Amino acid sequence: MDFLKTLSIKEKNFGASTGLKWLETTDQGELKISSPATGEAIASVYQASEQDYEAIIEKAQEAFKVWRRIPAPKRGEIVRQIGDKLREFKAPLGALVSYEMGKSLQEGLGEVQEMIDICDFSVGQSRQLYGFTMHSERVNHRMYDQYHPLGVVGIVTAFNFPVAVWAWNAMLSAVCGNVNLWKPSSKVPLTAIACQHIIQDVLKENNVPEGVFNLIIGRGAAIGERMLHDKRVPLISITGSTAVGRRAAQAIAKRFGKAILELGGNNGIIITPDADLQLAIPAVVFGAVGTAGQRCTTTRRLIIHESVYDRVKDSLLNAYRSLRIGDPLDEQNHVGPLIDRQAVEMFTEALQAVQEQGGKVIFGGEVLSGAGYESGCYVRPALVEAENHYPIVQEETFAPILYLIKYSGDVNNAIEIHNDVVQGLSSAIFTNNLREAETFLSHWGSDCGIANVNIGTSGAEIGGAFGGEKETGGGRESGSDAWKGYMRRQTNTIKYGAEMPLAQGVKFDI
Ligand code: UN1
Repeated sequence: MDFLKTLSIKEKNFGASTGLKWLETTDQGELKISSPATGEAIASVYQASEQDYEAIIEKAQEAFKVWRRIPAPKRGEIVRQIGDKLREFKAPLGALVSYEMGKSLQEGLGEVQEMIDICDFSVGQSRQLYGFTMHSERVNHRMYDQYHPLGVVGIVTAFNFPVAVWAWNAMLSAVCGNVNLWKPSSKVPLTAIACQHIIQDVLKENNVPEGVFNLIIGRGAAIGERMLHDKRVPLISITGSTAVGRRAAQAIAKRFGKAILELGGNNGIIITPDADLQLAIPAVVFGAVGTAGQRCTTTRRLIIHESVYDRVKDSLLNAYRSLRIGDPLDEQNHVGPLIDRQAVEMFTEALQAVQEQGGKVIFGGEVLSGAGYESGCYVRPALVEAENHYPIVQEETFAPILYLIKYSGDVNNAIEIHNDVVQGLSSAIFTNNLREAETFLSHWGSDCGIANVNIGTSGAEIGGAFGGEKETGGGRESGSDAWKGYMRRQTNTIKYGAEMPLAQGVKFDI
């Protein structure tokens, strides 16, 4: 695999870096990484120790003192150069994402493109860290608010977007003046190591101090737990399951830290009688089987009006029959493997559960074996007729299972079903009816962080704020004003007069 060499991935790799230097711990056990696509061993990673964590935090704290005093647009310039480097390495990095994680090459490249895009976005943002100015109620006073960096920002990423989630957080956070500590998923550490190699030269050439972009790969129980409880890490951004996020958020709240939480989704699409099915069907199929159903934004529930239910079902059956499942690096294939065999088990168990609860699997659900499927991680995406209240439908199963749910009556009934889950990430409606579309987007419509019309639930652009409500955690990353989450706000009042008037008209003569 040439791309491994291009990305400086060796047979054995160190698991911790301060951006410029690797920490050379080798006695904490190795993570052996194999490809879910082929089952082949790729490389291994020495896990970092608790001492490594301490050393990195110290370096990061020192680096913060320097980094925060560099003008934001100059920090932006470094991020611009990182974006250029990512352009240079897009092909090999995209291929490694595909090989290590199992998503299609197209999606691997798309993920690197999102990294490049957020670099560009952050460069612009570095000149736009705006606060408001207000008129004071007191004479000869000026008021304004400004945003300051926080310090060391922890970034905990999930396996499904092994590199993009880091970039959404790290690039914005860096232009805001923070230093970052990235803890990637132990399922996909090689892509993280590759990113660290890619940015290393930029950091060197620009004399960026050690400790601005840090990486640590180690056991959750040792490293992750430490970070959660560490007062020296004022903000942690976490992408992961609701269960992980719930526990982490409690630990962080206990020490009054901040958290940006991007947790589970149970995303629905409503198809009304006025939907253009030519648009809807491909969007639903991509949303449900893209990344083998392992995006937070994957379409999991399809809420279909009874008058078009059979047509939608037949079109989906046709589309699912033509899906090509196999090696994600082969661009002919639509669906790659799941991340590991444990994920395959969860897929099978969920299908078992939905049948016990009254659902009917009408397509797929098999675990594939034979030539090309030796890794044991390939499944056939499933279509299941179900009802929204089934316990398993209420859960996020991180696999390609699409539940078909029938509704009758008007769009309000569909919205009621749609909102009747604990998660609140992404949502969509397919309709050409203005009333239905606007109702879906209204304050009594979708309760999700993302709500789309005639576009699927996944594939959100980096320009918008990304995140969701309810048990999705409430955090926002990427575009719009999500940058504010990486900063602390300060309100400033300045008097330029000679009198001493108090606010609220209070008199205090001495
Ligand atoms: C995720 O699945 O963790 O909207 C994020 C999308 C991507 C982000 C997904 N831009 O599909």
